[in-house]
Amino acid sequence: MPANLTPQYKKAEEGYRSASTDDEKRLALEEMLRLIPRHKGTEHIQAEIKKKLSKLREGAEGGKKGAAKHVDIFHVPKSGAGQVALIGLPNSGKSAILAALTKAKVNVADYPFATDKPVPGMMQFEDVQIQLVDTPPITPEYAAGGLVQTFRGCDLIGIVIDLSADVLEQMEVILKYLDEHRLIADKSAADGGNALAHPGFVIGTKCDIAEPGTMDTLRELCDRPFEFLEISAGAGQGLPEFAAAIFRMLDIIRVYAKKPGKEPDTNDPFTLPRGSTVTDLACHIHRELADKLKTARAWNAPGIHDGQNVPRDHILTDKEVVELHFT
Ligand SMILES: Nc1nc2c(ncn2[C@@H]2O[C@H](COP(=O)(O)OP(=O)(O)OP(=O)(O)O)[C@@H](O)[C@H]2O)c(=O)[nH]1
Ligand SMILES: [Mg+2]
Repeated sequence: MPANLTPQYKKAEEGYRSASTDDEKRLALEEMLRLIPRHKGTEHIQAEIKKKLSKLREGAEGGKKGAAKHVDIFHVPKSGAGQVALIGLPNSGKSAILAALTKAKVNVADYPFATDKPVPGMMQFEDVQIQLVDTPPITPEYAAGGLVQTFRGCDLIGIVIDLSADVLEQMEVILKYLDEHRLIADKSAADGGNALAHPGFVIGTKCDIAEPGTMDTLRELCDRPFEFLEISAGAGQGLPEFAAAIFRMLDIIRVYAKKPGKEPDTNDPFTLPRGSTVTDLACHIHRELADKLKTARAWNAPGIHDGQNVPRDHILTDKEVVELHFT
């Protein structure tokens, strides 16, 4: 039976091949296991990934049976439609962003290094939940070693710049760190960039107390193709636009499943990478469904009329309603 591996899975596999440390290998294997289409044709690959993972985990625990379970505080399990990790200097306003947009218990304080470990929180955007991760700060002299794992494991890196402080200096320190650890994806690189790197964007915060025009200066002087979002977590400025922009940058779509003769469930969409097909949706819902998928009908999609039959390789779009029919 064909494995029908998705481009997202293949990218994670590439990441595994280019991983140079055990931690990187473990992260890539976990990502592969998360992304692999779950059906009969991939069972042997799934078993192989699990075998490699347990070997690596045993190694991390010193190979001792019954040894205390190793808990890596810098490994943040993914939840929701996507994971966005924030990076910034001390006091730049990272924790305040989570405090404003999530229910996470974070420490917002006017002294540096108030955050000592990554803290996840869920941000609501319309009907989806996006995971934001607060992190300890980096400085030119110091960054917690484990932080690299946090950034390797996320989907998107948010560079937090305090617009009321020296913006160019902050940008230089952060880009140096990200470049040194090859954390930012560079799609223009000849080899397509590091497969374990992720796209980045800039969050200019504290705009309520910044010199007007600071964000424009930063945008003009930065030679990277980042998107720039201006907010004030403290004063609540730009926050709805912030959530919408992150949803767009995650490059995902929402799909509402519908049972024949019933209304679609519009409260709880499935979220899939852009470019996903009807087969990918079936795999996502349940590993065996893809094998049994016979036909599908779709609503609310460009180029088709509502209720039209669509093939298994029909590419889904955001907010599409899909009815799956099985043998
Ligand atoms: N005026 C204003 N103050 C802010 C804003 N965001 C954060 N602050 C203040 O800036 C200080 C630092 O904020 P934090 O969110 O704790 O900064 P942090 O980046 O998490 O700091 P570390 O944990 O040390 O890395 C606090 O006194 C916040 O109240 C903002 O948008 N506007
Ligand atoms: Mg903090």
